[in-house]
Amino acid sequence: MNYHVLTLFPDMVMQGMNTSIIGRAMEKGLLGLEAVDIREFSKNKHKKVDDYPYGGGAGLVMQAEPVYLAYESIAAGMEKKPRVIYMTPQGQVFNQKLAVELAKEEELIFLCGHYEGIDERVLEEIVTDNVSIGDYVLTGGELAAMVMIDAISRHVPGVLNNEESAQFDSFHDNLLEYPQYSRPEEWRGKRVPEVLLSGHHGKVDEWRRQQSLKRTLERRPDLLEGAKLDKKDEEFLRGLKK
Ligand code: 6GU
Repeated sequence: MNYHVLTLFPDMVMQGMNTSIIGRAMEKGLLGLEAVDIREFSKNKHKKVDDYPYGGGAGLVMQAEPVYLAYESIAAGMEKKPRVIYMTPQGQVFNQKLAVELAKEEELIFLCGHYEGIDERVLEEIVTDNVSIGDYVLTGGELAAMVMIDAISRHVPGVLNNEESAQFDSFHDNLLEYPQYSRPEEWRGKRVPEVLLSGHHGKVDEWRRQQSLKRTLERRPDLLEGAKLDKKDEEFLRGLKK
């Protein structure tokens, strides 16, 4: 997977991503990341990339041409047209399903805006997906792009080792994770649930399944609609609801 981030703050993106699991995957060559500085593509002697909005109004708008040239500098060398994701609170809300889908792409371009946005004409030309990371407004798209890159990368083969595998995630199958415990057996008077100390794997699995169901019902009941539940799960949930 190769990520290309079109941004006015390339250092912010590179520094934000070079640690932890994502940094390790970049060193291993499983992921590539480049931040393309849109300002470098300004033809203005002061490297200006923004101007006043036609029709008036507050703030400045990023101009079309530097954004287009930055895009072309990446896309020109590609065999097929890549998906170009514009980070905007007006987009579809990012979720795990979209993360899994995007992880199958070879190349992804993220376009990060600032100020009051980007000239609509270049967006019409290059953007394939408008994506938001939630219903709040950020000052720029960089943090949102980094959130997406992190969530997508976990689904690129080899990025997580077996122990970290995405198949055990919260949200896998639309159920939240069960609670975890580690040593000591008793901490400040609170004991680890006895079933986890029993060594009875069947009982441990059943308890964990029930905890996942209970947690999802209490915290994110909206997720249960998309979950694959068997008869036993349904029966357990009916018992909880009473
Ligand atoms: Cl993707 N971009 C910006 N600028 N603000 C946001 C967002 C994205 N998602 C939520 N707020």
